[in-house]
Amino acid sequence: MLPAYLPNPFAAVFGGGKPIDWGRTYKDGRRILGDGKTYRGLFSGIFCGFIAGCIEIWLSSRGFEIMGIEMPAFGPDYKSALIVVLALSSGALFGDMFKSFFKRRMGLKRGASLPLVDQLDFVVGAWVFTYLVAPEWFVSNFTHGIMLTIIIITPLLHLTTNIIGYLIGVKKEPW
Ligand code: CTP
Ligand code: K
Ligand code: MG
Repeated sequence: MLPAYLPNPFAAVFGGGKPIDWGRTYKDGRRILGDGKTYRGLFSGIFCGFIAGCIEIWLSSRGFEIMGIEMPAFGPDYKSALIVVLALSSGALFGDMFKSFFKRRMGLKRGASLPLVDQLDFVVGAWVFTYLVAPEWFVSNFTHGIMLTIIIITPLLHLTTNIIGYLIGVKKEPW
């Protein structure tokens, strides 16, 4: 989940500049996405999540090596793991963007809070994207247990990091 957790905070750190909707409004007269969704945030966030995933893949291959298990350096497993890492990191920010679109339609201004949705948008986005490229990751009961745990702990984790982000001046609101 690290590739899904990191894009949001890194988007907050590196974001800014041209908004993804180019400042345009929707038929309802409100912004399509708003100034909180920028190209710089999107690309830097996805990039950071992807790099974190690559490091995880590398660490796990080192782990196998230490245990004496042969793993081909660029075998099919690595390719599918890289695709999943990209799906997790891009899905996280596309989920966040999708949420902003609906917040604007509900008349909520940029930064206004939408409890639970703000905390879980990126998890759902990351899983939907991953499901599209690797549905086999979702079949085991073990995975379902992990997913349930993530849904429970993520809102708490998200709020904690956002309060820290707010205190150090990276985020405008503590949610
Ligand atoms: N950010 C960005 N680009 C993105 C996502 C986030 O630049 N694709 C940056 C913005 O500076 C944003 C901050 O990260 O203000 C925090 O992100 P988030 O809480 O998702 O945005 P909000 O400003 O709360 O906007 P919204 O109401 O649309 O969620
Ligand atoms: K967010
Ligand atoms: Mg916000």
